[in-house]
Amino acid sequence: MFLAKAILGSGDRIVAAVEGDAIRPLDLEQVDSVRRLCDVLHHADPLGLARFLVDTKSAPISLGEVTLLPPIDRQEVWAAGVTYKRSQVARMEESESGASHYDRVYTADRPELFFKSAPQRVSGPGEPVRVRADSTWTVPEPELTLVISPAMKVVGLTIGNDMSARDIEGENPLYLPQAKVYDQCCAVGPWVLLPEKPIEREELKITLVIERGGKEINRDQTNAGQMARDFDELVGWLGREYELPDGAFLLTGTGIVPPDDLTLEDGDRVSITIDGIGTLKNPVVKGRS
Ligand code: DO4
Ligand code: MG
Repeated sequence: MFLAKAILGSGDRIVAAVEGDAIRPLDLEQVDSVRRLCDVLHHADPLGLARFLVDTKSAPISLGEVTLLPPIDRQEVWAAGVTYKRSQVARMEESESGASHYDRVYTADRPELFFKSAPQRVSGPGEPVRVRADSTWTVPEPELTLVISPAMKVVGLTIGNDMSARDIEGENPLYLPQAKVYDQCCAVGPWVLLPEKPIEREELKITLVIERGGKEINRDQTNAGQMARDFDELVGWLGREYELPDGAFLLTGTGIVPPDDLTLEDGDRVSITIDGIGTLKNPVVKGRS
């Protein structure tokens, strides 16, 4: 089952179940203390509650008639790094001074985890992601994203784009927060998958497509089975000595790195598809200096 946040033509904001190319509102008034998407996600039985709340009396509304919002409320957004061999190799190549750090973190017990975004700063489907004005080499990072409850349980999955300024990170690993965290640096969506059966990571094929001037300029694919760490391991480290009373989204790292001569430009379009979840599409804007 997929859950989304949307704005209707009337301007009303709703939480809805996505069924094919339509949505059906959830009647959140039916249960005290359930008013937001995260209240459903953080419930002891999110799937059971969501099924109960689907308003079967209301007609489905076409996705074309609504604006989808990022499916997040107050959760912090975190990201894991160097969880795929491809990312380790690319980072070692881009960073002369810091190569050994990436090598070691790929095999170390403790993963690389970094704060990526406050929830209100995240771009939703169709909203821009940004290339910093002071970066000449920025790429999208298409990442399977875990939706984590305050009890540190993975309750859902979505798609994330961890935009990264490779030149800034490559110059000095201490610049990582500036390479990774800036306005419009992160997109998530288009909705949250509440899995109805256990998910095999290998089944989660991740495809990145970059378009320029209406033409595809890059396409690459991996699958989450290539990830060197499992979900519980990443979530366990995130929750060490750190409570998340509003839950969290955790981008799990990239297994796709575009060719070194590719940097995103103003007007490009980034699409990230994860099989079984959906497609997150965002236009690219270049920051103004
Ligand atoms: O080490 C820098 C960040 C790595 C990252 O974001 C990734 O591997 O996805
Ligand atoms: Mg990343």
